[in-house]
Amino acid sequence: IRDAQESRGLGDVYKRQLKIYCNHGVFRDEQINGQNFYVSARLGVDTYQAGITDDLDKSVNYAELSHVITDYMQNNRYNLIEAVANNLAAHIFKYSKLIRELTLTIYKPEAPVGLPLENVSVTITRKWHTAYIALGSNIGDSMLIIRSALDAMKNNASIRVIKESSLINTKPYGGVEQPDFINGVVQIETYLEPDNLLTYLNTLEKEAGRTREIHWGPRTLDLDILLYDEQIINTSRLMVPHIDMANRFFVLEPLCEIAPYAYNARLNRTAAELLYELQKRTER
Ligand code: A4P
Ligand code: MG
Repeated sequence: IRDAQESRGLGDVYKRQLKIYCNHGVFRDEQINGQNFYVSARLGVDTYQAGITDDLDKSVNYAELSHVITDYMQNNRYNLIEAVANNLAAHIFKYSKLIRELTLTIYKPEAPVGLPLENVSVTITRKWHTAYIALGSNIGDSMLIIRSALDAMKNNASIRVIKESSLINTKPYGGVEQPDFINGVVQIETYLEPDNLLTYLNTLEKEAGRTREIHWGPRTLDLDILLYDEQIINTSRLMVPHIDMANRFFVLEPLCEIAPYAYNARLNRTAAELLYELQKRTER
């Protein structure tokens, strides 16, 4: 057990190479006869409560987790150890909410390479991040469309919906003549990195039948990443914190309802400060 996030007493439960006989692999022989796999899991866990109470329920029971990992490895079958690692990570996070970070290595030392190669392995790291997503719709049954998107997020293992704002009716912003919007903001935890989170949100927009025609124009579903931890991201595909959030009541009001303290590192302001400044600016 190692402290991973010293300031909060986040600890590491470290497992070394659990040996499991199972049937992952691309080749028929691997699938039928199986081979030994080894799994290492490094868990970032908040150990503070367990440390002061000496209560196992406040930490991760690594004996039980070893069985959870073994059962999962034996009851599922994947071609690639990348897929084994990815799905096992989702399963471990589902097993315990106390696990905040996870580094998994899947070793396959008996892989049929035909050469004296010592080991084949894949290592992945997953960490829960906090993000705020703006929801908007002004075509179709907007309430239903937004609620369906929220349901889809709740059913995605890599996302936890933490807090939802009210869904409010707003006048269109940006000068395009169009119907009123329904808007809201949702706080999530996710282990998707920002780029993969955007890709996932784009698939939800597509499922809602979103077509992109007019810039700032009407849409069945718009999902924008407002904030992602306190990161600043400036790529051609993604700007976080959202570049125009400081000018939008329809973003700041629902955001302040659920998280007035949410911090915009680009502007060095909390959501509450941004809303206050926007109110001042537009009074004049
Ligand atoms: N992109 C860059 N940064 C981000 C981010 N943080 N989150 C890129 C999400 N996407 C981000 O967006 C264009 C591209 O922005 C994406 O492909 C992504 O790579 P889009 O949604 O495809 O196209 P768009 O409609 O032209 O622009 P955008 O930025 O979504 O529109 P806005 O600025 O969100 O404005 N009035 C009210 N009352 N309520 C509204 O919800 N929405 C708009 C749309 C206008 N007026 C509104 C509302
Ligand atoms: Mg958008």
